[in-house]
Amino acid sequence: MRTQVGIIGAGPAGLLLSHLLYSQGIDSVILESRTREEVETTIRAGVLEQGTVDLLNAMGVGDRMRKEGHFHDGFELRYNGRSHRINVRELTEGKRVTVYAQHEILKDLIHARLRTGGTIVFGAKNVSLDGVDTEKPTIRYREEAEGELRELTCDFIAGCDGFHGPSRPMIPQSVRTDYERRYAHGWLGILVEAPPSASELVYANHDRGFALLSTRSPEIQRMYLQVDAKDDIANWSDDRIWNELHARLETREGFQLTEGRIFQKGIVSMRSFVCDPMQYGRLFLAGDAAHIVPPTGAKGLNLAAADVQVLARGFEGYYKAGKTEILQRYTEICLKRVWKAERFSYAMTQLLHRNPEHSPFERRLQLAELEYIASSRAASLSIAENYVGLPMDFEGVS
Ligand code: RFL
Ligand code: PHB
Repeated sequence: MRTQVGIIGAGPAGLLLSHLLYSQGIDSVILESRTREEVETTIRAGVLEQGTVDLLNAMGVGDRMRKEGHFHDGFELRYNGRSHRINVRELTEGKRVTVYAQHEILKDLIHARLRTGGTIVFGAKNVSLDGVDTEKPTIRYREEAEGELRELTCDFIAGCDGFHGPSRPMIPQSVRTDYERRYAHGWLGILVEAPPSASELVYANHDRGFALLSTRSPEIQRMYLQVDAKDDIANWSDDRIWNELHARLETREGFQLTEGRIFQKGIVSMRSFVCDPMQYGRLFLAGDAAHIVPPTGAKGLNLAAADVQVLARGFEGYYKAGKTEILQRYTEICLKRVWKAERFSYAMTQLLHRNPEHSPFERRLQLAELEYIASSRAASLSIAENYVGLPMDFEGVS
């Protein structure tokens, strides 16, 4: 098989890129190791930046998001039993927070891509890359475990295969710097059959640890608790989860958390990571393959969407006008935005989580920072503008 852009991974990065290329008349093939059902049911992100929402709408895949998504004008920071609302809409001149589950976006993207004749090979095995620093890179894979080895010849390869995929290791260690920060804490996430307990997202800093209230639909809520990254979900009975959520979300006004049946639970670890450069020869990394943020800032999927917009413009310039400027500057353009999101996600994580290594002094500084945010329009505005997403910056690119 032959294509112009071989894409590894049918997550947000790979699917969005394939759509963007299709709209420019550029051919692509996606190779995905998981089944379509697995891709469409894995629970991950929830919060979309305004720019990501605008992109999905512009690509014609926003119908269901507009009907079923939740549009919030702000969110709440809760600490010391008190609440401070970040009025995002007012602070950012009209931008809003959209809550629409990642797997719903993926369903919409897969459906639309197949309808427009796109090729997505689900369940691809032993995916490997070859000749990424030559003019004709190839991807090899099997359609079944014992099946014959197939070859996809490409002009370019887009490594959209997440943090553990085979693309990033193709950039030799000698030309690459990996920046990494791991955290001692992880998030225990649950899905609950219950009505919402709050009209907007609630991020709570409590002596017992961080908690987050989010939503998926009027009937299904998403909630998170800070736990030790090495903790085992078997240690967390439903009763223990509810006790913690009640304790960490309490307010002086007597906030009521509505319980319900927990039908999904799991623990994820958190890290910050950046790979520089994001490209090598004819291989370009996008999304989690190149960088990871802790979920506190709700940035991961949104960064993937930003990367592929730059990459699609690069391919458009190459195929339509023979220009390579954007492709050559791909890393530089993306990393500017990535590092700002790394900064914000790190700062939100430090602000909201209980750090077991903190002295009482550092704990008081954390609370003072929350007090400062609650009393300062400038500090609230800084959080709001980062949360809804900083503008795309194609500085100097015509
Ligand atoms: P993905 O989604 O990991 O997709 C990569 C795809 O590549 C496939 N793959 C392979 N395919 C072929 N061969 C191989 N050898 C392969 N190895 C892997 C995988 O099966 C997969 O389908 O990466 P992508 O596209 O870069 O997208 C990134 C986002 O998924 C991620 O950043 C977000 O989920 C992060 N995130 C959030 N982001 C937000 O913008 N807003 C949020 O509110 C938000 N909340 C979250 C989050 C992530 C979370 N977890 C689970 C870490 C909340 C949580 C709890
Ligand atoms: C979610 O709804 O899954 C969610 C919300 C906010 C975050 C992260 C995840 O910061």
